[in-house]
Amino acid sequence: MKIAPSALITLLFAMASPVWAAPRTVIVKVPGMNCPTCPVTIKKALLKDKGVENVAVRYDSKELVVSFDDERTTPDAIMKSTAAIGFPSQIVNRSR
Ligand SMILES: [Cu+2]
Repeated sequence: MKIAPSALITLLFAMASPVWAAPRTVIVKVPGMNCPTCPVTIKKALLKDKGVENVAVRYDSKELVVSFDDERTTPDAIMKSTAAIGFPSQIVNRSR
């Protein structure tokens, strides 16, 4: 069986991850952010959610970089939270 070095590293990370589980980061695409106050509204709402630690706005690409404690929330919960205030979103990148 051949395993590419990068796959092996990913595997080692996956095995080791419970040791340092939190925090994690996801990039959330929010197509509905169409004026500069949208991200402010979303950021405020997300920061009230349990487990959300930081929200950085990339307005030009309509993305949020959300840091969260993966023992207290999940990327899916973050998506649902933005949708709940009128901004459906997608997770762009689930890795850290
Ligand atoms: Cu707006």
